[in-house]
Amino acid sequence: MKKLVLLIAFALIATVPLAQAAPSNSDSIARPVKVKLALVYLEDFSASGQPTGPPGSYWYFVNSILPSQDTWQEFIPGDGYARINVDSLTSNDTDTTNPYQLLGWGGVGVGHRIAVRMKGAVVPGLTGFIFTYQEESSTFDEIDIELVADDTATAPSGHATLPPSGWTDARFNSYGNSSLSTYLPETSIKQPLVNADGVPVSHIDDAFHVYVIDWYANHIDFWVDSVKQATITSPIPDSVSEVLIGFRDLSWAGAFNWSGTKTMTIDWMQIERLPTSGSAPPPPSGS
Ligand SMILES: [Ca+2]
Ligand SMILES: [Ca+2]
Repeated sequence: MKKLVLLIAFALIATVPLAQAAPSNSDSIARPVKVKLALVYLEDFSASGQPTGPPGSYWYFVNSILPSQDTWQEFIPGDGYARINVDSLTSNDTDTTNPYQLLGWGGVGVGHRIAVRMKGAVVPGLTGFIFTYQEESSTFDEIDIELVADDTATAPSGHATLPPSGWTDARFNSYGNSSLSTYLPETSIKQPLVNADGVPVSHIDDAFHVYVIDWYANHIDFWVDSVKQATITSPIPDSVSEVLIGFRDLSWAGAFNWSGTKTMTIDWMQIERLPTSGSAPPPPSGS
């Protein structure tokens, strides 16, 4: 998911970092290990058009996969859901390498839980994602949850992709002050999505799921439907970053085996403050 070079760089510079790491807690009284998280921002898409977000933040969209989705009303009609539409036709793509269809929001820093409830994120031929991104002159920060029906670059490929026996592949990645030319340092964990029993599951199921990145200063936890999928301890990004939700056409996402259009439906995006000691409770399930 590298090199999202839009007008993002200038937008970041012009933006006051609105969500920094939580201040340390001077309370010396012993606390439970699990703590309730403080809400920083909830976008529930109940108002039509471009969201405003907290002061100093901004929203934008990219539509280089399905250029005809070109108004805020089409992305956010005001019924409580954002929609990201894609088609299987590549001839109309306005980015000929790896086009995107996405909503972007800036931004959030270390010390936060980033959670999204959505359905329709797994579409053969495309990578569905939620990721953070920040770029400087020669380096970038990034944390990824990438979802594909069948990761063709990761064995086994050609597996079943539909419920009940098929599953969805995922990549959980992090980059911290990584080189824009070598993409290093990088950690990438490639594995199926699993349920609470560790059984691979398919998200081509027309059901809502909650995808979560817990971005601590010393590690990152990745959750899907209250189940911790992976933890990365290095590299850990340290700069305020954008949050991007949508699709990208990447080589390892396999072939389009469908025609027409498909839609990712986003119920909400939520930012919460992580505890500075102890661990966060599991996020909610998708249902
Ligand atoms: Ca297209
Ligand atoms: Ca909603």
